[in-house]
Amino acid sequence: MRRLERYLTVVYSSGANPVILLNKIDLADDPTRLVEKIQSIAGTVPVIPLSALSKTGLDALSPHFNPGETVALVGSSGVGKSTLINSLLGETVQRTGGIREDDEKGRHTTTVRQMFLLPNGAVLIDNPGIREIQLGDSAEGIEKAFSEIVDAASNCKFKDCTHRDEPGCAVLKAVKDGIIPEERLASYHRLTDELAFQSRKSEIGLKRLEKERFKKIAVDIKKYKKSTGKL
Ligand SMILES: Nc1nc2c(ncn2[C@@H]2O[C@H](COP(=O)(O)OP(=O)(O)OP(=O)(O)O)[C@@H](O)[C@H]2O)c(=O)[nH]1
Ligand SMILES: [Mg+2]
Ligand SMILES: [Zn+2]
Repeated sequence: MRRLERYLTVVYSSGANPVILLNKIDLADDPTRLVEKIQSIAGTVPVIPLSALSKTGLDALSPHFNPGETVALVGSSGVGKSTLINSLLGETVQRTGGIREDDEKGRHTTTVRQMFLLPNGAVLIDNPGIREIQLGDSAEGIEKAFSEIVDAASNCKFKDCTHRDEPGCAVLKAVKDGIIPEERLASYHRLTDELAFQSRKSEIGLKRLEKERFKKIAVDIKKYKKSTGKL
């Protein structure tokens, strides 16, 4: 669930419309429960259960494959992105790989990004499996991925409320009333903290670069003075 929240944040901030595919439902005892669980953090994002391997549930994807539109598949290695491409195209255009026995992780079978044209004119992109979802510059993405928190926040007493311990915090009240799950607010805090940390880090990095540049200039001036002095 927490990883999906990161994906949604990044996909939203990219400007794309997220759709969540729950693949390998042939392996699930209770797919409906899983979909419900995912839907609880997905808001209005569609959640589509399917099996790329046994080709079940693929019809539900058709509203998302429109001529002239581009769809990119993203997810961890081994989730079945390439298998889905093969099933949609009806032929083996991409190599697929097994799952490691010991930790059930994928083997990073796809190593380059590749584009495919579906018969109806939609474009489909297969990507290598994502190892780690870096947030990058995703402040806007967080707002969209956690829209229920942003909505509630409009009723907080303070405009700059951080929803941690402020009086009159409408988000904390919604959590207390059971409207917003506690884990959702915890995720929101974790992701916003991470973004703040990253931007501070890059600021420090910039400052250090600048300092080094000035140091180099000072050294060059010294050298120049020395050389001209000798002349
Ligand atoms: N049981 C089951 N296995 C599946 C399904 N879809 C894919 N697999 C299997 O999962 C494994 C990984 O599939 P891939 O399509 O290579 O996964 P990928 O997401 O492209 O992985 P990378 O290219 O490494 O990022 C293969 O052994 C597939 O046969 C499915 O719907 N059900
Ligand atoms: Mg692949
Ligand atoms: Zn608040």
